[in-house]
Amino acid sequence: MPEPLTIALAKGRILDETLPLLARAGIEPADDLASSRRLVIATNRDDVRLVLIRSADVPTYVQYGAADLGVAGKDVLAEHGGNGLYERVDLKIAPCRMMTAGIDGRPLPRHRLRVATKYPRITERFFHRQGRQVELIKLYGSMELAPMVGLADLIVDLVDTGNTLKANGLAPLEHIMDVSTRLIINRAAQKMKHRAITALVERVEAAVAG
Ligand code: PRT
Ligand code: MG
Repeated sequence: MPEPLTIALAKGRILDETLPLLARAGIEPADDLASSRRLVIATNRDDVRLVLIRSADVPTYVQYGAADLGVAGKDVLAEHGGNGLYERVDLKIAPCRMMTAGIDGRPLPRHRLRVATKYPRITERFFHRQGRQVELIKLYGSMELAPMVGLADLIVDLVDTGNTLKANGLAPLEHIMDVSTRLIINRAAQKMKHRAITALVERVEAAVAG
């Protein structure tokens, strides 16, 4: 019996849509993930197990081969940088846009802008490409609060319906990138476990298409 394939998943909004997709690809967790406290979860298949981690940690586990595959948002992947992994399938789950946003109706100040975000690398790259110097403020959540309390002039965050921005007196300004959920693969595993991974990827692709 070869080592099982390990798939890294994150609890949260992506998981609810990933599980039906995995089920259609023939993989079902042995425990109820919502209630289980286990971090390693067996599946109906001896050759596949799941690990449950924070979404921002998924690319790191896959980069180092602690997981062979993973499911993560393009936002998290772009911020990570993609070393040691392939982005293999667009699962079309949880689509949204990464945007800059500022206080609705208020012109931007002329001083060097302060930008609050959970995504410093993406934000830095975005403004750098435009030749705009900004001061980055790293936050871990609730970015929408920052402009209102004078912490930042702009935020960079994910926008879906736009309701969260609106509820906090903000308006979307510039589109940075489209985001959806991707299946990623460790580069070494792709070679070493080629047959098992290819078979699994094909089943996932069929599940996405169907
Ligand atoms: O909670 P934890 O820190 O562990 O992880 P997480 O917050 O990254 O997880 P989770 O479950 O909140 O989100 C995981 C992934 O969902 C993200 O990495 C994205 O790829 C994807 N996703 C898709 C979103 C959204 N849409 C989204 N709208 N993640 C967050 N949002 C938030 C956004 O940050 C903002 O606060 O929803 C709000 C905006 O939504 P609207 O509809 O009001 O515009
Ligand atoms: Mg969250």
